[in-house]
Amino acid sequence: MTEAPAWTRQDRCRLPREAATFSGTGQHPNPMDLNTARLRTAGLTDVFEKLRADQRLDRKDGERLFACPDTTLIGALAHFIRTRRYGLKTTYVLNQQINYTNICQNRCLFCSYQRETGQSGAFQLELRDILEKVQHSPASITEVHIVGGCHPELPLGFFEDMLAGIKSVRPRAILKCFTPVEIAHFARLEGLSVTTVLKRLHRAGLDMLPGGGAEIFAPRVRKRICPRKISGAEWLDVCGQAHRLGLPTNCTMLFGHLENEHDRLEHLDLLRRQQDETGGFLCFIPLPFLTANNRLSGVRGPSGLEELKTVAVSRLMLDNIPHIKSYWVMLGLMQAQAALYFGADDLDGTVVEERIGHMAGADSPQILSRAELQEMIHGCGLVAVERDARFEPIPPAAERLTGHDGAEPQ
Ligand code: V47
Repeated sequence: MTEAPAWTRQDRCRLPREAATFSGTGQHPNPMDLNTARLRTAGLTDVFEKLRADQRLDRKDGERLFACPDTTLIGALAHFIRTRRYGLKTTYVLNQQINYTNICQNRCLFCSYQRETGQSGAFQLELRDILEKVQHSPASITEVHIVGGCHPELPLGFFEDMLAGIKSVRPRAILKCFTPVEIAHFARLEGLSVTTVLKRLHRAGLDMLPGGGAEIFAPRVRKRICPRKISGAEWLDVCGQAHRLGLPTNCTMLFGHLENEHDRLEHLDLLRRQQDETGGFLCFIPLPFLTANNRLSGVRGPSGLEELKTVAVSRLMLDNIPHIKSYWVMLGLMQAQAALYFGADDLDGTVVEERIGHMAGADSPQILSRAELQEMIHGCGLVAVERDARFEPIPPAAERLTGHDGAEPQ
């Protein structure tokens, strides 16, 4: 007997399959109706009019969205924008994450992954371990996503060799490596400018930066949850420099800890301003705080509705960032599907091996196959499209022409 797909198995996902499946005509379901009476009751008619006219929402509008108790209405507004841009198209990527070390000088209080040098559980992969992981991954992978802690000793040459080595094994894969926090750390450690570091890594094979490490920009909160990390302004500055060099980046927001809705809106506003200036953000990933095994004691993390509302408000405020990712690792599989109806248009990817969220208590699987990602998307009435790390579609026929072997992560 064949095994049920991972996301329908009880131990990996609590979603009863039928709950996410719309039966019937195959027509696009509209579970969240945007009717005038409902908008009027919520006092959001003018917001809808602005969205219809493609006008930018301001911070006050954002506050009203967060304050609105009708969460599915906020979802419907975000879904309106998402479907206007992308229809039912929902992207996924065949990717592989690699974490090269958990040794990190920053010691952020929310982080369950960090260890000190010599502490039990601390690890640092050698170059050959990393190359072995890439060599053993399916040839169909189009994105390699690498991040690690701010290690006190690893030199820039280690990362240059890493990139060059991976490019020689997987010349067609896009290398999305090192958060702006790591880039700033390399620069400080080497006594080089951020631009020099980015140029050297770019020359070695770096294609783009992932969006981690942004956390929440509000200095009042940052001081409490990650006092040793670079400031929000520095994080944005590294992104701006990368964009100016032609290296796109993603961006994130960690929410549901000590921040409030004003802090979230300020964060979104700063990302939006940076994007107006340098234009290189491809995708925004809202990351709900996972509470296990870290030093932010007594913090509960966001509720399910708060997660969905934050995804939706992000879609509505970030009018200039093309994509919103529903990151199944942190959200869980059921909620990641729901977020696709709250403004998100991307599900991330196969992932293969993830440590940061899982050490913080994520109960999602480590890996999904292409078939499972497609089934998650189709299962909630949307259309699955494979993309690369830069959100360029990968047509199935092109895979055959370019000789991908079609092997799936198992
Ligand atoms: O930088 C750390 C966050 C990030 C916790 O760019 C936590 O495409 C929740 O940035 N609970 C790593 N979150 C993940 C990340 C990412 C993931 C997928 C795609 C992309 C992309 C980026 O996770 C960290 C940090 O902000 N994080 N601890 C925690 N306890």
